[in-house]
Amino acid sequence: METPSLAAKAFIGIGQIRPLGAPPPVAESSGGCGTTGGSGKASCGSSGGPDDMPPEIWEKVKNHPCYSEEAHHHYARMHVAVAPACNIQCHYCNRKYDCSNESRPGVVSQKLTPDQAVKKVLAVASEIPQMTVLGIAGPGDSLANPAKTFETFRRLQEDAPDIKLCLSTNGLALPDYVDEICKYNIDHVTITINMVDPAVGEKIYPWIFWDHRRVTGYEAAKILHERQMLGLEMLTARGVLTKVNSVLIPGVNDEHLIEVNREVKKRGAFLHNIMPLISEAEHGTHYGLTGQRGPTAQELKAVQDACSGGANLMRHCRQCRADAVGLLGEDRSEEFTLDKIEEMEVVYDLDKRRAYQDQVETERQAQHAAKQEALAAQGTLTDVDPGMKVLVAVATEGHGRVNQHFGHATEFQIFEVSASEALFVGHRRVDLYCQGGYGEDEQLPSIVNAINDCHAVLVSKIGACPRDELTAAGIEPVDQYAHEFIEKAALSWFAGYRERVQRGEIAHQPRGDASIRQGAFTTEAAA
Ligand code: CLF
Ligand code: SF4
Repeated sequence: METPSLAAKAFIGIGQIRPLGAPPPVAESSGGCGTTGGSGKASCGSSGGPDDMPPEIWEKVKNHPCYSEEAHHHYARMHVAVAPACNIQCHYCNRKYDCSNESRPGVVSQKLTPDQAVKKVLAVASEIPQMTVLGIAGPGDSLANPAKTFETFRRLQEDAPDIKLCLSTNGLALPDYVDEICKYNIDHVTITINMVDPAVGEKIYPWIFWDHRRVTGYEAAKILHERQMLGLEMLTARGVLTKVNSVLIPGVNDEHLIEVNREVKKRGAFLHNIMPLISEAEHGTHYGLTGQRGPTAQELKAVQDACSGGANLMRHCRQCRADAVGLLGEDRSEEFTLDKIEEMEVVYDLDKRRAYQDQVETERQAQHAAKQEALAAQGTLTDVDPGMKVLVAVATEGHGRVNQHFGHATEFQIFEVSASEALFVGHRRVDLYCQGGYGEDEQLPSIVNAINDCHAVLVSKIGACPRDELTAAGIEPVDQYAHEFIEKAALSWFAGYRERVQRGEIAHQPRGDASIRQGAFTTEAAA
């Protein structure tokens, strides 16, 4: 299943339609799988574009928010929860608890029939024209519920032909359904692969249901591993884009994931998404109850970095819920409950959707141009350390711009900035600072701690109190690039930073200690 996130609960309202590039209303509440190529030059994702891959692949990824990091700033996805059953057990999953999610009443519990799912997709598509992808990711395993899964896809292929179809699975049943996946033009398949060695796998999977019986231990993990590899190879042979999700479980599969990365690349995986385990005891999972911890942000980044050079990495996953709606990281599902859909006037206007998406593409081109301009300016600087690299935190509500108040951020996007690149490398969830119009000062230490490996935080606005606290912690609060494109803003700030270092006004000091526990656990991760 695509694992629903704890964080999703905090995101509201982002991605609501407003003219592209326009600043949000001041009083608006803020809320908040692509790649960075292993070699530094992405073959998809943040710097990946039509020049970096064959045209047919670009067509498949360019507006898929999970397969293109860049697209995730502009395009939304939605999930329909038509697949409740599962055929395996993962130690990080407890579906009685909405698959490890901190459930809100009536959200994931609203499991859908195919008929309800189709109605919901058409309703969302009529309200959110940038919703380009429909995924089935649980709350169980999509392929353990094949009738409901494929009935939903079949109908959507007819009723909503411009929407890309996406599926997430644990892979056990995958080889049996490759033909059907191709029949319905499901171009994107995610397989959750946490191991390529059954000795590691038996620490993650207590049992699988296979060949009409429950299989446990090493044998279960071996069967699952073989089926996952076979399914991945079959999809690659049929030209289906595959993403591999892996849950990073410290002490269980952390170093092993480097081998997983290598093996899935060998078998044609397009992307590898290494996501952090969430194991809060209150979720009642085996790991949660036995004290298995999740990784820190730094541990996660270290494993991702160690995989550089292998399969392309996705670093912008938000571990979304099995019924998520909206931009990655936001959850608008409460706007589309069944009773609300019944009252909505649903107008699935293909031309209007295309017109809006053309507008998004224009904005995207402007974003590219702005970045190139800022990169060119970097080249004119000669400085003490041309290899200097820093992390910058950014508050954004989407559209690729620095357009969120510090106090409204529930996550910061993290960019690694050098003279030659501004690369998205992750995000950090934080508690909301501004509550009911007032700053909650007791939240500040945890927010500062979450980004304490960053040199600067780029925001559209910031109050005096957080400004002082950040400055005291050595993190520069920057609001002079409000509403500018993120990469351009980060590169422009970095050029100024280098100049100040060069003039001797400040000393450059490496930073690094994001010791916060990172991530949430959702159904795809679980699958
Ligand atoms: Fe959904 Fe998954 Fe498709 Fe995306 S999610 S089925 S590939 S449309 Fe994306 Fe969500 Fe991460 Fe999954 S952010 S959990 S990777
Ligand atoms: Fe099944 Fe997904 Fe839960 Fe694992 S995480 S037991 S695959 S529903």
